[in-house]
Amino acid sequence: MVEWTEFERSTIKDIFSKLNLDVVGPQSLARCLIVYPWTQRYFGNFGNLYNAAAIMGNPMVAAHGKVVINGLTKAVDNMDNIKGTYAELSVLHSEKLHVDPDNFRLLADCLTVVVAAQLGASFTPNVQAAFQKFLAVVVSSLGRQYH
Ligand code: HNI
Repeated sequence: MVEWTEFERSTIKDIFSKLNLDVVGPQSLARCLIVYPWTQRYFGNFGNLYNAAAIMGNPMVAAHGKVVINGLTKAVDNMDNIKGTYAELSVLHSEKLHVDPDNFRLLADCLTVVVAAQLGASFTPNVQAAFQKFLAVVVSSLGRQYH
């Protein structure tokens, strides 16, 4: 089981309560699709992903970005059992969606960039350390049901 310090717990909760998740989710997914274009292959039914402007203006990307960030808040609400919380979602991404689990890290990196930009100076190295630890647990839990 992952051990969290009080600082880590409060920092993660703080980040998710301070930020506008309806902005952060869509921006992070859009950034992932632009920076790592091979991730677009899973979203063939999302319509126009032709360039950065198209991706950022695509309502299906925005909607799915909200779905993903809502999925992340489940981990925030269950920090002591992230693996269990993501067991089904991991099976879905593996067996049904066939998403290469390396992509979880890429999306997590884009999320970090977006959160850093939003938080500015308050995204200190200690805050980043807590956030990266949280994302590492998320990424590992989502990859857990792959075999
Ligand atoms: Ni992901 C569907 C959460 C990373 C591709 N994804 C979901 C759903 C949630 C979710 C929640 C909706 C499930 C349902 O319908 O029951 N995804 C997450 C989380 C992360 C993540 C929390 C990582 C932080 N997903 C990724 C990545 C990719 C990805 C990195 C591909 C690059 N996800 C998908 C696809 C779907 C999906 C594809 C189905 C989309 C659709 O609606 O057609």
